[in-house]
Amino acid sequence: MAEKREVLTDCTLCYHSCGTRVTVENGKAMNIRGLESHPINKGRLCPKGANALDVIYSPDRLKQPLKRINGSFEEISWDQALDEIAEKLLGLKEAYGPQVLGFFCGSIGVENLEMSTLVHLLRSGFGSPNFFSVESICYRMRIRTRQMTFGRYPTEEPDSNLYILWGHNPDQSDFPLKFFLAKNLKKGAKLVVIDPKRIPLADRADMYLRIRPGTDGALALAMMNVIIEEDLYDREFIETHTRGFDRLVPHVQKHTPEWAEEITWIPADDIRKLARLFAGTKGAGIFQGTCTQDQTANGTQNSRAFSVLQAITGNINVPGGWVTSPAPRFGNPGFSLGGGDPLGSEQYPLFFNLWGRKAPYGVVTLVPESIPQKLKAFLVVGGNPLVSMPDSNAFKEAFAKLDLLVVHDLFMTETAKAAHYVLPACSHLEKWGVAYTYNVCHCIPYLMLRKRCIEPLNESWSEWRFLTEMAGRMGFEDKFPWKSEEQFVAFMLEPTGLPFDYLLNEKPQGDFYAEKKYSTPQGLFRTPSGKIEIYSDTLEKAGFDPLPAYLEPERGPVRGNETFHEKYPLILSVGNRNLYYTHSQHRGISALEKMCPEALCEIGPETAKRFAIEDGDKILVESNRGRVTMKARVDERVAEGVVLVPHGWGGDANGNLLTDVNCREPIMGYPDQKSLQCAIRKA
Ligand SMILES: Nc1nc2c(c(=O)[nH]1)N[C@H]1C(S)=C(S)[C@@H](COP(=O)(O)OP(=O)(O)OC[C@H]3O[C@@H](n4cnc5c(=O)[nH]c(N)nc54)[C@H](O)[C@@H]3O)O[C@H]1N2
Ligand SMILES: Nc1nc2c(c(=O)[nH]1)N[C@H]1C(S)=C(S)[C@@H](COP(=O)(O)OP(=O)(O)OC[C@H]3O[C@@H](n4cnc5c(=O)[nH]c(N)nc54)[C@H](O)[C@@H]3O)O[C@H]1N2
Ligand code: SF4
Ligand SMILES: [Mo]
Repeated sequence: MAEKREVLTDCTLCYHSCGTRVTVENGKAMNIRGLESHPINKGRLCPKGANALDVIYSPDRLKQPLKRINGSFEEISWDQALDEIAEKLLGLKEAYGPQVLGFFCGSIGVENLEMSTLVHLLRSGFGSPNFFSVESICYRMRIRTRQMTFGRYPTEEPDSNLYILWGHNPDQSDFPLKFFLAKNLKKGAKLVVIDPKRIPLADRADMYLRIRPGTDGALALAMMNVIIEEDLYDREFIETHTRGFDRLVPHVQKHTPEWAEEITWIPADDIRKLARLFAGTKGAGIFQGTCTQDQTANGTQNSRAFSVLQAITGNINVPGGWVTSPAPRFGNPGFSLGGGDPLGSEQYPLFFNLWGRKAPYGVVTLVPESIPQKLKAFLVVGGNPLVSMPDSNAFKEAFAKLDLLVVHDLFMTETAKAAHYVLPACSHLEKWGVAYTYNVCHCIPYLMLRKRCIEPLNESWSEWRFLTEMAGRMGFEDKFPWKSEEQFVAFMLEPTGLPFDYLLNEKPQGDFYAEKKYSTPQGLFRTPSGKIEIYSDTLEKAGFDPLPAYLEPERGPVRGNETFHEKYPLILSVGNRNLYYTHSQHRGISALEKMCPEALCEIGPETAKRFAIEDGDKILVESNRGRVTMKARVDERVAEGVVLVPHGWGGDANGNLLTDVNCREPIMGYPDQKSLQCAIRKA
């Protein structure tokens, strides 16, 4: 008899984890729709999510484990692949120690709890501390910095009275926020856009500020200056909950709007107007770009400045501001860091260790220089570092020197092509998992069980199966005690208060794991002083400015040298998001390719004229690290003198051929990808 059922599960094609309904007929997923009751997407799906079945049933899916022999790939069995990989790894461990094995998880790999937990288990069992991921390029910096300031991680609440989109473009990157924004604008909420590109949302904004890339910290300081000069701050909140305001007052005195105008390109009057609007609105939120600010020379200090702005205006734990959302507690199998601390812990100690709270992540910009002396093998699970990490040339050269590169993925990515072994992974419809509304940007404490809707396609294995088998072959199967994937996911869910069976049978649509609270009880801020630290002794001890500060981009006209600047006269920002793709993924999906067929480099009309470029021309963009070929899009929305290059495209359109692994933010070691320098010309 024909079997037809509907499964409620999440879309995992990006970290928003929208709720979906999947119709399964005779073991095949036939249809995907949005789940109306899900608080994140309320029944909607973006073009990626709507075409998810084309990804899952793509003919390009990897079918069988592959081994590279004399430069070409040959199909082998899982048994052979795992036996050989385990033997090689144990040999390397014996010869050089366990730390020479590095792990890399991409965005999918760290935002899916069960994936990162399993990879950390293998890392810990093997004894290596070296886990790298998008953690040291994406939002971990803002998490660290807000923790440093608040002792916890408050997040932007999606229903706000004033949205300050500060290097954040929900139309492309934040599908859920787009709808919260539209709803609240109708109700009278205000909108400010701070961006070198007048993104379409700016047309509906109360203010649009065209900022020079990488100078956001200067704008934030000038806003503090106005808020203090004009007595617009929340005195009571400051007195009750913060520490160091008295030192902030003289510190920002010199950071006048006129000072910032010269740096940021934003008229001083606009800065004053923005400061007044922000301080005058209760329930105002700075919607900080999810990685935009992190990837600048002033990254940590930018995040500090935004935190301080929220605090001195009393926009903490009020509806519409930043909320110290309850974080879910997941099953913790107990990891050890193994043979020492991860790479980067000495150079960038605050990324790694904050008051003894250790973040088990290495600093990914250090990877190329660490191969082959410190790192000799890499296991990549759910990531495409040769395209997604900065300075693809540096990564490619380094990865070519590895004794062993293993990639577990659904597709033959550029990283997989460089691997010794490529292992086929299951898609999210083929495995069990924890689907949670990732708490990085929005405070919506919701959880769902990700259900296995269909059997694994071909020979693809889930992370659970792959890593459990690996552990068995390397002699630490006791670290993976679960008899099935379901059991493992049940273990992860146990402490959340929403057990596996409950989410499977009673709440297949998902449920809230906590209630949002707007109070600020004593002891909430777990900093050394118990207060929100406007003045940070922690930063001071580490040798950095304890008050929010501004540092010019390393390569820009102020800090860079003249010859360099003559050669690369334009400001380069790499990595604006694209609604149709997640990073390097989904390029082969024809419905998406039709909507967005190629990489576009965006420049303003004056800039185009200066370099004799017309809309649609094929152009070369060059930096000190490499060159890309792309089609020019001449658009008056883009600030003159700024070149916007997307990331995620492969081959000679890979934006990360231009970025530089050695151009780093000084406190946490992040790559600057938003304020580099480049030259352009017609191809
Ligand atoms: N220049 C520049 N570079 C950037 C950025 C930028 O702004 N500018 N942004 C950075 C940021 S913030 C991030 S988060 C990174 C993202 O970096 P990555 O996460 O490395 O990039 P993706 O292309 O998403 O790679 C994910 C890979 O996982 C595979 N995959 C998907 N699902 C599964 C699964 O279930 N299991 C397994 N095993 N594999 C799976 C996909 O096929 C894909 O190859 O990119 C960074 N790169
Ligand atoms: N469709 C899709 N959505 C995604 C992703 C994806 O790959 N595809 N990736 C996800 C991930 S992992 C992340 S981290 C987030 C990233 O999300 P965000 O970091 O918020 O990135 P965007 O939304 O692209 O917004 C970046 C905006 O900042 C502007 N900008 C560039 N440089 C500067 C600057 O120096 N200052 C200011 N003020 N603005 C600047 C750009 O013009 C652009 O409009 O997106 C997530 N969402
Ligand atoms: S925003 Fe799109 S890709 Fe991301 S989870 Fe939602 S539907 Fe999927
Ligand atoms: Mo990210």
